[in-house]
Amino acid sequence: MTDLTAVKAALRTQHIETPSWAYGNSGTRFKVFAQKGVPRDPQEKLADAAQVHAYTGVAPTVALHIPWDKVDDYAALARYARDLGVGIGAINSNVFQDDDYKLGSVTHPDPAVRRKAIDHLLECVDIMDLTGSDTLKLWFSDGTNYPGQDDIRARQDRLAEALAIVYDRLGEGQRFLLEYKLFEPAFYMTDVPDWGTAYAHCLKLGPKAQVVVDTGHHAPGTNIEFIVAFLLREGKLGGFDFNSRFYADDDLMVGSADPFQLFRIMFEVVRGGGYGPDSGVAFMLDQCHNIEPKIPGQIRSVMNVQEATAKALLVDRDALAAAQQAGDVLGANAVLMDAYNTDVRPLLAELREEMGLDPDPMAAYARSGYFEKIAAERVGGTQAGWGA
Ligand code: RM4
Ligand code: MN
Repeated sequence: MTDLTAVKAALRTQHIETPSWAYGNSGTRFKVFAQKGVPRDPQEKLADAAQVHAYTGVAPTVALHIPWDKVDDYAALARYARDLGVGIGAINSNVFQDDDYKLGSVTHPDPAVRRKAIDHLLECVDIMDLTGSDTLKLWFSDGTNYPGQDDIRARQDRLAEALAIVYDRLGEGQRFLLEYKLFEPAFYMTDVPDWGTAYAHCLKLGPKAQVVVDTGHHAPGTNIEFIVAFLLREGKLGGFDFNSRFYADDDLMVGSADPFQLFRIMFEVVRGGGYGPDSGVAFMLDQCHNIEPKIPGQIRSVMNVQEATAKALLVDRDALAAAQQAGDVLGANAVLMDAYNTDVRPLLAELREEMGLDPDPMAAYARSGYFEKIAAERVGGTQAGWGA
């Protein structure tokens, strides 16, 4: 039997990081639909993120994206966040939106462009120093569109060289997470396409380099929980960028497309010791709310992760181990499915009440009048989006 008090205690310490860019406008390459009340600056994004934390109690940090969240005084921004009740989480670098990066950033054939990209990554570490963030997230859109366009192996050399420079710049208690993605925007070859490539580079560099698993960055059918189990075992799972996908990198709300997959992932996290404040695994959301309202979209996503985590924690591990040991295929599968099929919503409602929160975060936020307030106040200026 699983101890429900222990499950609740574990859920109370959950830490899910929301991304600043989820609060801004986003869309597809066809259209960005602007929404009312969208933040005009990083401070307003932080204020919205603070709402998500206020109603869920488990989203205490916000990831920044540079230069989308560029400010003159990062220490002041961190203080501003603290006053709102949230902290600055991972610093996400951006070497994919400058004209110079047409043929790549750190893998570009021109050393001047590589230098520019590396300088940006080092600037992100400076921002970590100023904000107290301990995590740098590296995602490279680098790749090629046509066979023969560039030398695949030389690009790996350039990547390794850049990563080593950034790695050496990391201070005490700082780390970087290397993100992989199968394809897009490059359509023929991507320089960091999969976890194996990311893992190999991180392994060579040392303990401050770890892999981040963006759940939307795999080929359809990929067994993501296997990757999670493997990386955790090797001490190389740095965290997640959670989102859902049906086709490609859809960035839909986590747990919306395949809640069972999210449960399986969270089970491997729990099983592998990746859950809890000292695990070193960051649970971040990397999503875009193109058509749904943004703050409720984030609240729903946080709740989806909580539900999957609760179910994963409910798995009767002793019964599972016994069935596995006995070769009881159906029994073992039933133990897992029993946990997955448990309705954990009452348990989470109870937990929220114990935490002094409303048991229904979606309804509480809707009642709060915050949306009406920002819709009325945030008029004029330029709404934040991918580029501001
Ligand atoms: C990329 C990648 C990064 C995120 C950007 C916005 O696809 O997932 O993590 O920073 O999108
Ligand atoms: Mn991501």
